[in-house]
Amino acid sequence: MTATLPEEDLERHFEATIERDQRIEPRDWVPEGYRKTMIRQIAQHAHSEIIGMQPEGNWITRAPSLRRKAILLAKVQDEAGHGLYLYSAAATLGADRADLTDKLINGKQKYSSIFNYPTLTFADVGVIGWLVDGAAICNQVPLCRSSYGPYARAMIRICKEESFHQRQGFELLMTMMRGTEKQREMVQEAVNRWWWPSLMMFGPPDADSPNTAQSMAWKVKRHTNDELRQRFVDMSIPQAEALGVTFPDPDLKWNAERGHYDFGAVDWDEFKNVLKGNGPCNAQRVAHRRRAQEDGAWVREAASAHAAKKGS
Ligand code: FAQ
Repeated sequence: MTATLPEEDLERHFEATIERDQRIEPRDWVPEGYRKTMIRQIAQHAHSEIIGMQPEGNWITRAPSLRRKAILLAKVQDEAGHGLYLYSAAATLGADRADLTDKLINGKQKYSSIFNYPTLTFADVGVIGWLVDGAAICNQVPLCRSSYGPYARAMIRICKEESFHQRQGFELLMTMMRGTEKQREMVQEAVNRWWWPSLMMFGPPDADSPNTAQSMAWKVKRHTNDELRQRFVDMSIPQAEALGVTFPDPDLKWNAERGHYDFGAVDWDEFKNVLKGNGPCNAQRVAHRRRAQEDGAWVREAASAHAAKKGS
């Protein structure tokens, strides 16, 4: 679409594309608000994948067997790959990856609250796979139909890989549940710590979500935060029963009238506090990312020098 048309025609074309459920592509004119929203969401998502390598990465050297180590290494590498596709998707909107990384390590852009909690035992690796990747899939499958083409397409591959991650987590937990009493206790204790933070991954309640209405209108988001949170609760309960664990919520019960499980109140003060940087591991996660960025400076310089030489 040529940028020489009057802005109102470009705007009309953009709205009509969304209306017809077609994809917006990098060549298309978009309103500034749409560009900013997409960069914000894609960058936060990319940062989450990259920071999200740390909690599980913590267990690579201490995995209990060669098989578990190989699986965990592959999973953590997948997360790095997801971050890279997403930074590339953000680049199609004019965002510069180095600038996005600067914003992350200087606290100007967010990443998912979930990665600010510690991984205390190996059962946490299983619970992250089961619940955290499970929540990620629930949130991201609808994003495969997001209106921005490069983001929606990246999401297809990411979801396939997340699905493998979820299964490996569930299989790990199943194995531990068939083990000793101590192992079963480790799993239950890890579930108790990760359940509520997993529900927070879906974002604030709809009434307090400033971005949802516009993102739904632009078909960036296909469901609201509360709809997806409910879907996740509903799908997790039979899985917990199959595993033989419980969730730390006395208010969880089937509501036949609604056709959904009711659940207790999420501690939104804790969520806000984590977003402000005061979660148990925020400082450690960002410091680690900053150190990795500084330690990798020579690689980026060498790669640029090599590219310049080849180009000349
Ligand atoms: N943490 O108005 P809304 C993964 C922010 S999965 C931190 O509702 P929106 C896989 C929000 O950005 C995790 N901040 O916002 C993996 C906004 O702040 P802003 C990543 C949060 O965008 C597994 C403000 O609160 N997944 O990495 C959170 O409409 C295992 C108001 O919120 C994605 O990013 C939160 N939980 O909806 C990796 C999915 N929730 O920007 C390794 C794509 C909200 O105005 C290991 N993103 N905020 O300053 C989305 O679907 C949406 O962006 C939401 C938030 C649903 C997260």
